[in-house]
Amino acid sequence: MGKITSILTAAAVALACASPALAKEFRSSDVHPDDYPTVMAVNKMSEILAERTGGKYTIKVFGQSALGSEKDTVEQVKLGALDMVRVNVAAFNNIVPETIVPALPFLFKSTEHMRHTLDGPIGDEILAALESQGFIGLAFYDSGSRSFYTTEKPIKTVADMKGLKLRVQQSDLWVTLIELLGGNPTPLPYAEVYTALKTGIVDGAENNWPSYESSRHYEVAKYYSLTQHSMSPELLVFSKAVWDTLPKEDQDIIRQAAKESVPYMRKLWDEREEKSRKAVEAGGAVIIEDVDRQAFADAAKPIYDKFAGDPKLQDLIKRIQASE
Ligand code: GTR
Repeated sequence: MGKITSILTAAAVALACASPALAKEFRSSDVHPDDYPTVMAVNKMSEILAERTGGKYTIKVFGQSALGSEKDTVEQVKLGALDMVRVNVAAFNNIVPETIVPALPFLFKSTEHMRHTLDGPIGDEILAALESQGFIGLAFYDSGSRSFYTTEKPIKTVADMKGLKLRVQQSDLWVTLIELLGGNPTPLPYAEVYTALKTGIVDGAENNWPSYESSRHYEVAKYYSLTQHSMSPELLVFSKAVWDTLPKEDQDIIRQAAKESVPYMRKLWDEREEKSRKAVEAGGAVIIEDVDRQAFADAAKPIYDKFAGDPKLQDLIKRIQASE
């Protein structure tokens, strides 16, 4: 930023802060702590927004489920009681069918394939589908791939899933997926998983490296089996009720700021995945690499017809599978 621009920005920020009627701090919710890539990315978006609007808008992120579970905060956003939320697409699976598609097991071929898909027209179509339900889809963030972890015995084959009580996100898709794999699904908010694992309410859960690490689930469920069964991405959404009160040019700036936070998030994400893997290994987690992923993919297959049989969703899936 040039010197003059920064002086002007600083002056505008000072002015907006001095006149509270002009400045608006949007509230956004997250289940993760302050140093988690999703939270840091929304803080980055806030900086961009402040800079572009001369301090008229900023965003304050309330992390660690301070404002409630993903399910609850999504409801608050719908009502306009909360401006924004960053959740996994799972929180929208029961509300917006299109969000089921990127969560489907064994769909994306690689991180590049996932990023390319979500950055393009397919990603835009899924984001646009949120609007009819009262949400403005701003951006997707990375979430790596999710794998199962257990407290007592490691999962290596589909047969090992039999009868295991596994925590899942609060989404019918996830409940059915676990049933297809032979397990016993227990939907719970993220903030309750640590205790559920520790007290034996569940035998395991599933998540990516950074969540497994930052939630300290690895301390109570040390067997991490690399099933990598889903790359269900993160979503950043804005309340349509609030959005509709904003001038069009401000809406455009908000959208743009969200998009610009994506490459920043991905860089943090790539670093964090590695750091988290090392941290859990150092902390005693046992990583099971020898997993029959194809058998998991085969067992999970019927979910495609059960949850994405609708022609619109089938079309999205076909286009994803045909792309690189
Ligand atoms: C994390 C994701 C959260 C939440 C959590 C969960 O990977 O970032 O938004 O969905 O998983 O399993 O509840």
